[in-house]
Amino acid sequence: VPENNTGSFYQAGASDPDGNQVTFTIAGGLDASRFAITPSGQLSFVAPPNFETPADSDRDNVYQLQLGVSDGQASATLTLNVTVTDSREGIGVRRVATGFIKPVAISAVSESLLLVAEKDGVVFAFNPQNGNRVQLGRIGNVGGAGVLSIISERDFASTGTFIAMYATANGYLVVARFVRNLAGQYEIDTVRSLLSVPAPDYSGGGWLGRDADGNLLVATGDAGPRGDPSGSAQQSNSFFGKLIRVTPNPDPYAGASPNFYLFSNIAKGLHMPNGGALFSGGVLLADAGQDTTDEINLLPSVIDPARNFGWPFKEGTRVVQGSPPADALDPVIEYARAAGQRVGSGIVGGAIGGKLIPSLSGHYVFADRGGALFSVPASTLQNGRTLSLSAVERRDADFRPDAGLIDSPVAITADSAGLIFILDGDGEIFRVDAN
Ligand SMILES: [Ca+2]
Ligand SMILES: [Ca+2]
Ligand SMILES: [Ca+2]
Ligand SMILES: [Ca+2]
Repeated sequence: VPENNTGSFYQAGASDPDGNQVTFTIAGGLDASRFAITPSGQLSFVAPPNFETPADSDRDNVYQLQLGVSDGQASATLTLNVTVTDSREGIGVRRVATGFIKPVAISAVSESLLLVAEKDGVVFAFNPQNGNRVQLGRIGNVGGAGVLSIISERDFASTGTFIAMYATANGYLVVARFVRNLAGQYEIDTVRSLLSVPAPDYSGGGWLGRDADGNLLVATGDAGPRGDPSGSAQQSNSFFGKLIRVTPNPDPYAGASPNFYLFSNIAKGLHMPNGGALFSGGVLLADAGQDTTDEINLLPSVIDPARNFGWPFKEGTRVVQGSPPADALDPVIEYARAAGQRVGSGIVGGAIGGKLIPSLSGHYVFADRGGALFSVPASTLQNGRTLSLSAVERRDADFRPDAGLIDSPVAITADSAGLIFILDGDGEIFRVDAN
């Protein structure tokens, strides 16, 4: 039976030598509770089976049951195994690009325009519909950690302005606007400067997003090195290990020098954030662990006072040093590190699918750098309950692309309609289409 089956899939039969009417029942079997049968023998699942989250007793998608039939006096039984098979569930992933050199960051301006940044700072405008790519410019002074994140400015269509987050060769963490000058070349916007802070030991990670009002969101890793010894992620006056909402300063010329932006910490206690998605007025934010655990955190609101996600005291639900602060929020999903494995090489968040594909609509899609792909209905994620991967759908087979391999995903994004793009570290871009 293909997964998601909703109707009757099997008609039981029996013959009675006297011609009496016979009635069918579920008589037993390890997975009896998963099935219903009509008196006339039409067998169905109580809830549509899901191949990626099997509900049979040993979770191998082979459901064991025993049918019974009776004429009121004599009875007989039949042992039946029902095997649930995988379906692509309406998903048809297409490779839309190859040949980027160590791409690390992607931003969907629209369904026909992506910004793609390579590690060394080269930024492209790429049209996934026709394959056209144009090199916009190059971010200068990028250090070994490379570009961390990129996003289009709200007026990109008219100005071409984008925002990039990167660590510089001389030890600064920078978030800066890149604007076109009169000669059409990109240069850093030194007037409307965003963020530039010394970070000689920056631990890595970073994400740029927008809240529902269009305000810039900036997620930063801790100041490093290992274990955040300076406690930066917990310090309210530090820019490190935070999710920061950036709003326009209503009075930019009030101070000694112009200041166009205001910064509010809306989350702290992050280690190495790597991808976020707006959800229900808040943010689902992936945070890579240091040694033991990768996690997805749920910030309920971008307006409320800062929430604390626990680093460097906790990785996932596990205490890794000291005494965690009482207000530390546990993640909504966690899984263990396993270096070099398909699952456990580092979390990559995430985007929420739109209406185009029913089986992904409202699902949060995330990945592991080792190549595993996952989805989970975002509505099932709630603080106070930490899911393991056994509660999440592993979608590698459903996402098998028409060409190439999704083997080293580094970033996932979606356009405003929930059309999902996956950036692969070996230079490919994949689009998650309806089949
Ligand atoms: Ca499924
Ligand atoms: Ca089984
Ligand atoms: Ca499937
Ligand atoms: Ca690949």
